[in-house]
Amino acid sequence: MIDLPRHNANFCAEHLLQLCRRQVDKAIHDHDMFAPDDRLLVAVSGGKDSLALWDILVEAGYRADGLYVGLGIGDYSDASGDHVRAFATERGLHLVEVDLREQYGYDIPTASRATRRVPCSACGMSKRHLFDKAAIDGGYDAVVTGHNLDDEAAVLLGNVLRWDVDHLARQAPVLPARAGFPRKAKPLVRLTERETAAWCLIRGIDYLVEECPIAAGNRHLHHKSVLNAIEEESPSSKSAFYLEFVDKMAPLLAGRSAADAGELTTCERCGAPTTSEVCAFCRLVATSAAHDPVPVELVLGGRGRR
Ligand code: Q46
Ligand code: ZN
Repeated sequence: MIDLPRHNANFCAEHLLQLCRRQVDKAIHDHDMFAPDDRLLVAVSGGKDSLALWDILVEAGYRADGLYVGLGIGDYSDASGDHVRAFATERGLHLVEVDLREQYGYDIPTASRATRRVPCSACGMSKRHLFDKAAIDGGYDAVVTGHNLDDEAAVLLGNVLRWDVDHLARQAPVLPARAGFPRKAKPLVRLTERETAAWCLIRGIDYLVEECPIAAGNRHLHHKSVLNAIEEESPSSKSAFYLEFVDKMAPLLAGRSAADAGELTTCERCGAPTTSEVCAFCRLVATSAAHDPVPVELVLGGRGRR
């Protein structure tokens, strides 16, 4: 039995699975994320959310391949790659792999040091570019990611605390494809991390329990714990905070981000859409690949993620 105060109920294993399937189905349909015969590329990290998402989509009959990006974050990346490969092999699923060090000559700790960005900023930019590229190159209809309700509510809180209209305008469960960018969808936005962990447990999914060492102590985790404290006092306020934003505020902000307004041209090095001659990813690669490798321990002081 799992106790879920926000639903005011206890769930046995079978009912928990049913709840997860229904919430994912509702998110996909309410937001018109993708069609039953679309080809999906699921970004997987080896953690509970992305593996649960891949499992739920395949079980529901979607054509979903996995995409794993080796970030070179010490032992954490080695272990996360092992979990993803084992999951795909056991189920006979197709996994696309990209390795930053092998293919681009850098890793996240080195990029962070070389570009003087906090690690999560260098990491987020690298992942966004490589997810887009893999989806476009592979002819997929959408990139899907395992962001759950806790993640999205924490990001929303961070954006609201700064009234960051630009990011608020792009914090939708689905972003349509546009010139050179694939569609992006987050089918787990109606499920909490407790629910995705329970899905993995019941379905026998061996996920990586350790979080990225760089995440520890960052602002995103602090916002999560603030929301958990509110949820403790007042169950279902977290889902109301995020889902009511999506229903009531997101439509008012649609199209108001600078990214939507900017004129796009093509990167002269990689061909990706960009607002300058050379895209931000190619500039990051050039600076990072020229830098001596930096071990992950050296960047653990410079944390932070949006
Ligand atoms: S992997 Fe990358 Fe996360 Fe680690 S460095 Fe930050 S963004 S915390 S999802
Ligand atoms: Zn480029």
